[in-house]
Amino acid sequence: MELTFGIEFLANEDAQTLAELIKFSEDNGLEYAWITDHYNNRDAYGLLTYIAARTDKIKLGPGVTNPYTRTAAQLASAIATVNEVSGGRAVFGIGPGDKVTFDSLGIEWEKPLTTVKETVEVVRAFIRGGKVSYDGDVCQIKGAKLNFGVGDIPVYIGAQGPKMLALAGAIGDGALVNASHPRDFEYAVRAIKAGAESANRDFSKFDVGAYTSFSVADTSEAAVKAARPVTAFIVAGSPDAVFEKHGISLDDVEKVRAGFKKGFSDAIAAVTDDMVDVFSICGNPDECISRIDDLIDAGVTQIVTGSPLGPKKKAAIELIGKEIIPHFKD
Ligand code: F42
Repeated sequence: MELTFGIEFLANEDAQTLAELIKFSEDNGLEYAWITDHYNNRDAYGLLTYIAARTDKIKLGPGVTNPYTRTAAQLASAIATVNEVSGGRAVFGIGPGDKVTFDSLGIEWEKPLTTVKETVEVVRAFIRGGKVSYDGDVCQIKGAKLNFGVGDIPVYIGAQGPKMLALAGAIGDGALVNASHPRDFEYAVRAIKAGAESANRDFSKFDVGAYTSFSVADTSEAAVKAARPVTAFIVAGSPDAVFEKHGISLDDVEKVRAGFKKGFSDAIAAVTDDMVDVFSICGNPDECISRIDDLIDAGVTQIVTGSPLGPKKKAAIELIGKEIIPHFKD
């Protein structure tokens, strides 16, 4: 598969700002825009529909929605609406969701693999049109239908764990893997491939998305400075096994965690260069290109550029469009 570039935005900015940034991304050669979905942010589908009406080419989808806060029928109707308004540009990113927010909503996070699998199957059936009946472990649909069918929409599964990665390979058109380092993809691609093989699917058509933390600037120093706050959050939220895999000292990790207890600036100050290297694509355009080359070798086919993008968002999008993407298209 030819490498493509996507961009991630959090749904914590207003619709107009996001539409302008995504139109700007489209004009700079980015081919996918993914909007995060959390109950406490703006509604991802409302934003996507607004943005769909203000863009022309870029593919648009939730990155990623979940099967717990909306039913399969609601998800199908929402993504079909985005597809209709955008003239067929919708992509459907779905993952098991964020357990912490479910706890605060009183939602039980039961059977995440089964729930994602069944929801994907039901959403696909709904958007193809016609009556849907489905007798699953968690989805029970009895002859329901949407009043409008839109055909197929590519499904991307947000996955980190081995079973979820294998499920993505077995039923998805792509995966969105929250990682920025080639070492993480050696393992992820193996798991996705195994899933595809177990379902007799052609892996060569599968889109392996690296859902990265990305920071580009004219100088590496400026890029690293912008990457440090996001890296601090990633370090604080990652399990110890991740640091062991990448050879990051747990003492250094503890300093970041302790920093958060004192104040955010202490946490940022404790972030090491190694951490930035493992948890982001970061540097001047040439350094970013070199990391992307390594990710391609590891099997990645879509680079999703995520927060912070760089010291200034628009300048970073321009650098991606003018200096990074052309390197891979020529
Ligand atoms: N979450 C959000 O809520 N909003 C977002 O916008 C968002 C964006 C996003 C983007 C990329 C990405 O990769 C993840 C993103 N996430 C977002 C997080 C995502 O929703 C998931 O929380 C995240 O991907 C972690 O999922 P996971 O792949 O680690 O899967 C979990 C469920 C897990 O623990 N999986 C394990 C595995 O091996 O895959 C084990 C699963 C397991 O034990 N299952 C049970 C069993 O017995 O095997 C249950 C079996 C059953 O029937 O389900």
